[in-house]
Order: sequence, then structure tokens, then C-alpha cells
Amino acid sequence: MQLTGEPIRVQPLSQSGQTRVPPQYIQPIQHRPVPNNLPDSESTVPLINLFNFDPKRRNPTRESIAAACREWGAFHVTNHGVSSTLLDAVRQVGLTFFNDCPMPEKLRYACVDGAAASEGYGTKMLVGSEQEENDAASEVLDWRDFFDHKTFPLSRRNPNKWPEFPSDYREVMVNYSDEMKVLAQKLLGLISESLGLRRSYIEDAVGEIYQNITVSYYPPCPQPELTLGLQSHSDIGAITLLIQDDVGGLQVLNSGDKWVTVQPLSDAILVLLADQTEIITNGKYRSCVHRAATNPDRARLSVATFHDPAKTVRISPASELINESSPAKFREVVYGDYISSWYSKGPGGKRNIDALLLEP
Ligand SMILES: O=C(O)CCC(=O)C(=O)O
Repeated sequence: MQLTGEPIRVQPLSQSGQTRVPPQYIQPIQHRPVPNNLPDSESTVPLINLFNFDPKRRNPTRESIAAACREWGAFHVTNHGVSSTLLDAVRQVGLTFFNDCPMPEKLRYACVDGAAASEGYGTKMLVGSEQEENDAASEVLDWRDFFDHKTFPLSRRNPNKWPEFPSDYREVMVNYSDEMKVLAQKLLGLISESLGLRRSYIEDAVGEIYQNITVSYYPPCPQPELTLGLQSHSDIGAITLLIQDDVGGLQVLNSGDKWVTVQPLSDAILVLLADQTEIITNGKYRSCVHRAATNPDRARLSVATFHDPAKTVRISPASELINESSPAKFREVVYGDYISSWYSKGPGGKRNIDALLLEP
């Protein structure tokens, strides 16, 4: 990917006290966020109690998961087996890095310019004008800095590339990565079963899990009505597990194409279905389009843990879910090609998965 210029991190920009955002951060009118309306419980993503995977409760749990995956492609889970101490610890080390680590030290971990999905401390960069099929939103910068970690398979995991400040950062991130992978595998099992597939179906289709963790930091923004912390997208892999702090700003697109704010719940984990799961389930379950709004008062932090196939894996709809009344909706895709398309076209809602749709 061709990049133009040295990236400016958003945090120092926010701290400079400017009252207007630079023009590169202004979204086209149709992408600007609606005011941060907190939802009532009826209109937000479902909350599912996993009862610590109690086998006696599997049937009702599967039914709740099926409904949430059909209608939202997203749901909160509680009693998921990950301690609130660990959830708080990962939020705390992330926040301490962004708030208290001096900039020269942060820049020791800067993402490599020009490398797609490189590990480290970064911010969105504008892509070169040779990029095709870009839309106006992809040309706008996000009001966000981030730190990306490659965590699974273990051959990709090198904690020496992660912050040394605070001193427990690396240890906390390793523990968090391990626990999120276990939870993702359990959830993929329940999601498979909720469609009548064998428990290992989606995990077998995905193959060895490639896990990445992104800590996102959204500094206060003087003009939140004009900006997005992160533009609208669905995640490209299989399943994302997301936690946020108490500030709020994550919005999901509901089945009526309305943006709905996801209530921050400190002990719950948000499950977001990603595009490969939509393909494997032949569209019976949807991947969730989401974005992050900003606010003028408080910095916001989220931690997203992505679980994806290897680039060589071929993804296609489960044959068990295809029949005369439900023909295949998507053509097969090599996951590496899907990633390339995402990086060349930009996220833009669901346009990457839509490009795989077969004619009815
Ligand atoms: O900050 C959030 O809540 C959303 C993060 C996200 O969607 C991402 O990292 O892909």
C-alpha cells in the first residue's frame, strides 16, 4: 500500500487544544455520526448469560445465540469464564501506555510505514491516489491511535515488540490473548451447534486460528459531530471479541439499517461475527457492521481480539446448509485474497463480502 507522508498521531493533535479538527478528519455528511444516544435494553445488542458453559444450559444458550446471530451478528456475553480482574488489567495497561508513556518511547514501537497490518503503535494513514475503487470515507482519517499485537499462532507472538511500559503490559497481554482464544473456540462451537452443525464445524473450516489484538485509543475530539473514531466496517475474519471502557461510542448497524450505540458493560464481552462466519453459515448469520463515534470530553479505550483463518485457507458456505430452498449465497474465496481486496478497496461497510455474492 502506498502511503502519503509521516502519520500524525491523534493524541498529540487532541492535546494541542485546537477547537477544530483538521479537514482530513471530516467525514462526508452521509457518514457523520448521530448523537451518542444510549439505547434502551430492547433496542440494543442482546445480552447472553453463558452460565460458564454449563452443559445443562446448552440448549437455551444455543437458541439465544442463534437469534442474536441472525438479527444482529453481535451479542454481549456474561459468565464467560474470563475474570473481571483480567478484563480490568488489560484495559488498565492499555490506558497507561497511551496516557503515561512518553512519545519517544511510544515511537520505538511505531508500525512500519507502508506495511499492511504491521504490528505496533499506529494511526490510520491516507492511501495513495493510485488506489482504485476507494470511496470518500476511506479517504478520511480516523480519530484514533492504536497498538496492534500479533498473538497466535505462537510463532507470530513476540512480546518483545510490545510496550515495556507499564511493566506488566506484556504479561497481561499474553494472559489475555490465551484466554480470548479459548473463549473464541468455545463460542465458535456454540455458534456451529446453534445451526445444527457439529461443534467443531466453523473451527475446522477456519483452521489454525490467527489472532490479533488491537488496543484502540480515541482521544477527546473537539468536533465529534464531524468525525468518526473508526469508520463503518465489518471485521474480515471469523469472530471478534471486544471489550470497552465505560465511556461509550461503539455503534452497530441493526437489521433496519439504524446505528445503535452499544452500552458499555464492564464485565461483559461483546461478540462480533465477522465476514468468514457469514460466508460459512451461508448468510444465515450476519457479520456485524460497526463503527466508533468520538466525544469531546473523555478519551475512550477498547480492546478488540480478532480470530481469523490463515491466508491460504479456502472459505465457502457449509454444504450442510445448502439445499434447493437455500442455495449457496457466496462463492468460495481464499482468505488471503479477501484480505488483499479489503486493503485495496478499504472497509466501506460490507462491500467486500457483497462482492462474493452469487446471483440469486
Ligand atoms: O473501539 C471500538 O469499539 C471498535 C473497535 C473496532 O471495531 C476494531 O478495532 O476493529
